[in-house]
Amino acid sequence: MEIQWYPGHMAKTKKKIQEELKLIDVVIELLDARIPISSKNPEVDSIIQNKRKIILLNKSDLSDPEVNKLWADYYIENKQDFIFTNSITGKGVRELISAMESKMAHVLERDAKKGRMNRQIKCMILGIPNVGKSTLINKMAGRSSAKTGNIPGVTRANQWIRVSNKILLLDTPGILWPKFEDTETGLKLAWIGSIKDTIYDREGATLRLISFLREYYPQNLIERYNIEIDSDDEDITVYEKIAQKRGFIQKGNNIDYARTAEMLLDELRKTKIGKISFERP
Ligand SMILES: Nc1nc2c(ncn2[C@@H]2O[C@H](COP(=O)(O)OP(=O)(O)O)[C@@H](O)[C@H]2O)c(=O)[nH]1
Ligand SMILES: [Mg+2]
Repeated sequence: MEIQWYPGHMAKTKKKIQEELKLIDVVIELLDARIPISSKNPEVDSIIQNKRKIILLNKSDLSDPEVNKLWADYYIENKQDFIFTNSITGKGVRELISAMESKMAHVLERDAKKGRMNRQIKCMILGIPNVGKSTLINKMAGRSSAKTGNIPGVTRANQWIRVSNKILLLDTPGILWPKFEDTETGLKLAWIGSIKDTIYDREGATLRLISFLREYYPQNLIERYNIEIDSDDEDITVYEKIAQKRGFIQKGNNIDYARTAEMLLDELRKTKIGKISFERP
């Protein structure tokens, strides 16, 4: 979240990840289940080339179960391995481990036939800031908590975490940049709290959020804030109705837009408005 991306930094990051990828059998691409498009780094597939990949749709405790189903269908259709996860509780981690083991089974078998019996599966996590990489690594490390130290023959700087008998995880994730040139993407990252509040117009973002919720989740808005919405209401009118219901009125009977925005974004991120997904396949 604190990272400042500039071209030199991006090139350096990319090079470092490409170097690490030489050791890696399976890439774990972490996305935010609420925004699988906007939370994807634009270059990740070109960086990893044809490396085996499993997509994790993390924070799936916050996303809309109905939309999750659409994404599941989408990834199945595209023959892309995917798992819905919650890094905090560890939901999906066991599935991830068995998915990696089955994806690599034929390689381990082939190597065993050549006499290489102790072949380990090496994986690393890639993702933009705030998708839950560190939380997931801690969760996976917690399973056995044994750091393996250095493995002979591989870069000394890398530490590996043993997550199963067969799997080693690189202890530092690859942190990639978001698609920041796209304002829609920026808006969605702001809504979910992945962009610092100070670098975007919070009230403007809230107005756009209301517009989105009116279109896709009108009932959630109506029930949470106990308001009526007319189809010809402007978005700003809905904003004001919510403010009035909460009593966010300043001296002189002026609407406190800033306070209303803060409340709405906070409630959205805590799923008080419901489990909401912002992108569909
Ligand atoms: N609700 C929920 N929050 C999560 C999940 N995974 C991570 N978080 C939270 O998201 C924030 C960012 O997580 P972090 O692991 O630091 O992300 P990183 O920047 O990718 O390493 C933290 O506040 C985590 O507690 C999840 O699956 N569900
Ligand atoms: Mg982190």
